Amino acid sequence: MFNKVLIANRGEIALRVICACKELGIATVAVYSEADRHSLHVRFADEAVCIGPPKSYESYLNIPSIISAAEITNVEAIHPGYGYLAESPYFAEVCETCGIKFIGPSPEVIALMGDKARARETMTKAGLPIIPGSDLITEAESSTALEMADEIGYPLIIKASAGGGGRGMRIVRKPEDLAETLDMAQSEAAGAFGTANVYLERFLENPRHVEFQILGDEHGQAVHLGERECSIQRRHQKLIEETPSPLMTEELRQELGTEVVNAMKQIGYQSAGTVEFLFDQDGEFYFIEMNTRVQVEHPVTEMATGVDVVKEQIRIAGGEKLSLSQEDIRLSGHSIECRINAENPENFRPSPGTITAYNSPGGPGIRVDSTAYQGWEVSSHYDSLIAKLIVHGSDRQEALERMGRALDFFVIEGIETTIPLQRRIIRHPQFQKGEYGTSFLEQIGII
Ligand code: MV4
Repeated sequence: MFNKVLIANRGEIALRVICACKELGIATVAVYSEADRHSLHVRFADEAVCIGPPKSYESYLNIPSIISAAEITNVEAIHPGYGYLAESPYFAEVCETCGIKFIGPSPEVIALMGDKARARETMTKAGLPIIPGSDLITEAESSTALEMADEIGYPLIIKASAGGGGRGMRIVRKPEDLAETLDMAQSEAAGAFGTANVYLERFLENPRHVEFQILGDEHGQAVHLGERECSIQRRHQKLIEETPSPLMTEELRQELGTEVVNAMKQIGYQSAGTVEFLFDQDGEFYFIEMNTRVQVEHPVTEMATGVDVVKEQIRIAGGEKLSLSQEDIRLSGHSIECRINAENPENFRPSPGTITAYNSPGGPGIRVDSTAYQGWEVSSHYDSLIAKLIVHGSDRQEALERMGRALDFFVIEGIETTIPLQRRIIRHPQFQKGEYGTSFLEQIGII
């Protein structure tokens, strides 16, 4: 196992990785920007190195700075967390070149899954169902798109191949609109991602977004840790996640879980990862994307399975065999997460500033992953996620009650947060019944 790991991230996920390293007996190095001197990940790591000014591209995205910090402190591995450099094949390759283990899959697999059209092709070959759609459409092939679209049918959605997570998507409802919308989508994609490549898919109305957590090792083994329901989102930012998904049955979980694990074995996937599906109104499921990082919402899976996803990810990177077989893994009870963002709950504008009062809830089945404290300044330079509130109960009803109460007892003053909104959603009759898709927040007038 590694002796020392550098965490190339900030905030709650940096602290989460530090916890995992401590439990594995691994020394930790934090990196921080000038805006994060007083952050908890800096306080609780064994060593800390300042890597640059507040702006992300000068610090947390600054590869030479991060590699220098890793070399000065003599670490054996780098954990990238999520966001920032976590899905940069280039960064993973630089680490490899410098003899530092990147805690994640290979640069080739990151690149493969980062290209959503190639990921679609790969996963369909590996046996997963995909939404009827097209292959990759390059800028030169625009004219073929019109024929493909007629075959796929309307409404359809144009997706940027280098996008993902909802970035660079356009819905087309009538054939007359295709040429113009394709043009816009291609130039948008070129501007945002440096490539005009797109692909088409049949557009599903109000689908549910369900994802499987998986772990694969370098010895050819893979397991799944069940699913997470992630349909409560706004502008592709998830607000609430839960496991099990209210629509999942044990039969479907086994069927889909087995297909996912077989696909992971076929591509030789190593590390923690997430395979995302859309479920349509008829109960059909389709692969859409794979994420090659540890995700924000991994704690709901940890609470329901007892498996420490981050520790497993580090062990796998250290060359160990998976310590679990599929039969060892059981989903027990129910778990829900609320992402607490420093935002105005009505217009979702960021609400940076100093936290003047802070009390995090506790009690049975409550977990808070956060670096917030009284006196901490929420910087405008970074993502607005300041805490994750995760609850576990013996069933969904108990988990809902615990989440409602924990949200009521969560005191954060001096800035605005999404807590009032999440209180409303958790107690909404339709949410309580588990009857919601990706259009839920629009349907109930929240966005
Ligand atoms: C879709 C879809 C409907 N049909 N794909 C993909 C990434 C995820 N964050 C959103 N994605 C979607 N992909 C097909 N074929 C619906 C969504 C979707 C969505 C799309 C446009 C605007 C808002 C949305 C909210 C949730 C899901």
